[in-house]
Amino acid sequence: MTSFHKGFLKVIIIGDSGVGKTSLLEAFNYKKISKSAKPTIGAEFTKRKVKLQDGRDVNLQIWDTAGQERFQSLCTSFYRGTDCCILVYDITSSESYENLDCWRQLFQSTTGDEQTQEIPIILVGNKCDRDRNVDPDRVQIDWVQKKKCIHHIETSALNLLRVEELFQLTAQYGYQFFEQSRLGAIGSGHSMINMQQMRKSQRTQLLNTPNTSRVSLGSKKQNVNSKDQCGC
Ligand SMILES: Nc1nc2c(ncn2[C@@H]2O[C@H](COP(=O)(O)OP(=O)(O)OP(=O)(O)O)[C@@H](O)[C@H]2O)c(=O)[nH]1
Ligand SMILES: [Mg+2]
Repeated sequence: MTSFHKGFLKVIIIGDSGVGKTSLLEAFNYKKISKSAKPTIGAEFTKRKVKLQDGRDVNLQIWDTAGQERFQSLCTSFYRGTDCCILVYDITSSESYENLDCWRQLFQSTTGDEQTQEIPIILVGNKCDRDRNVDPDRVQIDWVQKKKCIHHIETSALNLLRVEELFQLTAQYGYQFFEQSRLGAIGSGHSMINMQQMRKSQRTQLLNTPNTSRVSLGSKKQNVNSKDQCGC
């Protein structure tokens, strides 16, 4: 069951250690990241209110998890009830990109979403203020076209680039998932819903297709310096 029945949407941030999960959350909450970042131990959550496109407020309960392997079994215990997953890699680290499939499988097997793959996954390439080692075209083919994620976005927690947009998308997709789950529950006779709620759900269908928020390199000059690599 989705967490929205309890008055909030549950969001989980996963990915390798050092990709910038904690920094993204800090950038969202405090508009800056700490200079002396330490690896996260276990998991911790914060709550934030986010406005949806239709003006409604939703509360997000955002779980920042440790990427280090020794915390993996502890962290997976927090995956259940997730309404939207933020899966992060570091665009400077091809290893963090190669490990994405493991994270996705771990998430889907833990939440029981392997077959249906309904829980939205937003794929985030962080540190786009730096030179990239991950080919964005490959991400498009491997993840967006194969619909392994619902959206791909490149961010810089350091420069606060597209961080707000990331969490706005998270709220939107999480809410859409909640609405769809509720409609599914009606189909199986588990819950009551009225026509007004049904119409509200239809309004949120706008986010159905895979998307990408990466700025196209093609639209930039060819001789870009490292800071301009992703169009930042
Ligand atoms: N250049 C740059 N550095 C970043 C960015 N985001 C995070 N960092 C740095 O990357 C390092 C790791 O960031 P964290 O946020 O601690 O990484 P994490 O994913 O939370 O790591 P774990 O907690 O171990 O899983 C820190 O030194 C951050 O300052 C970014 O957008 N750009
Ligand atoms: Mg962390």
